[in-house]
Amino acid sequence: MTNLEPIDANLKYKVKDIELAAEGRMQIELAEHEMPGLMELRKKYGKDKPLKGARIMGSLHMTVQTAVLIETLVVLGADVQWASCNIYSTQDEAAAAIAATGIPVFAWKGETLDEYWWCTAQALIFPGQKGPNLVVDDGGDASMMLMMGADAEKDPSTIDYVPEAGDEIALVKRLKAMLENSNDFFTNTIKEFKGASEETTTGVHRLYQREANGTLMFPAINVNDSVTKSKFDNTYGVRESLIDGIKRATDVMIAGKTAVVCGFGDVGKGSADGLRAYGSKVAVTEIDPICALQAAMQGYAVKTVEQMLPKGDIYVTATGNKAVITVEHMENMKDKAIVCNIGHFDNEIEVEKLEARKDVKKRNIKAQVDEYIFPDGHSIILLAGGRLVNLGCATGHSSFVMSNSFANQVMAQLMLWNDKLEQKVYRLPKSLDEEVALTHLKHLDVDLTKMSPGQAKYIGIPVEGPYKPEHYRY
Ligand code: NAD
Ligand code: 3DD
Repeated sequence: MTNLEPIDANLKYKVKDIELAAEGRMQIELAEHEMPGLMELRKKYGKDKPLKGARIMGSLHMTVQTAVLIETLVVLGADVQWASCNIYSTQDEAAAAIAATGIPVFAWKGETLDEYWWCTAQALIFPGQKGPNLVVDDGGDASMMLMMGADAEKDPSTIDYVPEAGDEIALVKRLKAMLENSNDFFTNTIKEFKGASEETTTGVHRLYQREANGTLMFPAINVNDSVTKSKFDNTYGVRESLIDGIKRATDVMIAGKTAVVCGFGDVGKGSADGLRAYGSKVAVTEIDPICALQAAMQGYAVKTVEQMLPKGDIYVTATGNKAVITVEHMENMKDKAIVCNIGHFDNEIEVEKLEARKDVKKRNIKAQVDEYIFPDGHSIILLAGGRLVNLGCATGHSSFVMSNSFANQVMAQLMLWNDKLEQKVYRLPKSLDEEVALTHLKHLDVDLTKMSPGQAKYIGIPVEGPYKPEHYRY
């Protein structure tokens, strides 16, 4: 028997402090005002309860904004259970507020890896030992647990190995413990499972890899690549929340410093933009010639990490890749250089190798802020243990941009629940992207220009049904 905390199917919630519920509730009420996309969906669908019968498990940062998403899914008729998708990203007052309404939440800021997978497993188990029939995923951990669990119930040898990385070690331990109590929970769950909607780039990569190698066990919707998600959340959300995380953690002056942003995709663009807006000199590192050209033509220096080591004051990884900042890099950085990651997982910076260095001393400055002192006396400041800094050291993106992302999530859940889909990865139609954008325009001082039918015909915009000005959305 593994010495792991057992799953308690009767446990209604586990949060840091349920007494924080009132504080969380007030923040949720304020967030609703900034989340018109979700509130509009409650108005549109709340009466018909289109998600009635759905058992939705969420594995997504348990923040105030996610609380508004959760309560929207409940208003649409679903039964919902939730865990966070990162050990540092829970806002304890949001978790408490949701738990206080009777929605099962298993999440707190500062989970160990064993606790993290305990929380994920708890959130997967609905009353009557039933599994979910829908998942809202962010990074793919819930989807991965479901599929690895189903594989292991068929062939236990599939989890008979010692993984390398810490979180996979904890996952395999948890799966082994679950299989000692049941050998058909995952198999039965997959049988009834309608699918998963995936929030983020890295999770989407995992889904496409499974689709390509034929191991995807259910339909999935790539929410990340909806324009009103990735071109907003990943860029405009990061543009503000990266700075929020760095400054809450270090109080460092950004103006005048040299910042190095690794990766110039949607998140890297937002990161570079935010750092430049605060007056830092920004260099970008890239592997992709097109993104590198974009960076250069937006006025950023495009160099390698090695070239920036003598100058860099702040390093941000935003690649979704691994080992982008190595121990050797950190060994040769300026004294007190700040190193952080805003990618989904914790392997963009070689933290495990840094921790393994016996000649490097670690000093905890405050929660999620650690100083690593090298033999030559210089040190680097690592934020959130190499996990995403905007949610580990701050509270993530603001509500208005998350309203766009989460409106797409709700529509993806409706599509999975209502449509007959194959075991492959889908994207949402452009018309939904436009609908999400239109909903949010009302909240800002925007007046759209309307085209005449002649103009629409001239640029080849198809007019569905009788001409109405609002048909022309360009
Ligand atoms: P993206 O694919 O658009 O961009 C990644 C970029 O990194 C690409 O341009 C790629 O060429 C580049 N890259 C890859 N390996 C590199 C390397 N070794 N060195 C330099 N550049 C490299 O992805 P994205 O949407 O920008 O997301 C990046 C990461 O951020 C993902 O893990 C995603 O899940 C995560 N994310 C985090 C948040 C957050 O709030 N923290 C929000 C959205 C996405
Ligand atoms: N993410 C950033 N801020 C968030 C918030 N306030 N609540 C929930 C999730 C939040 C992460 C998202 O950007 C997610 O879409 C991602 O990682 O791609």
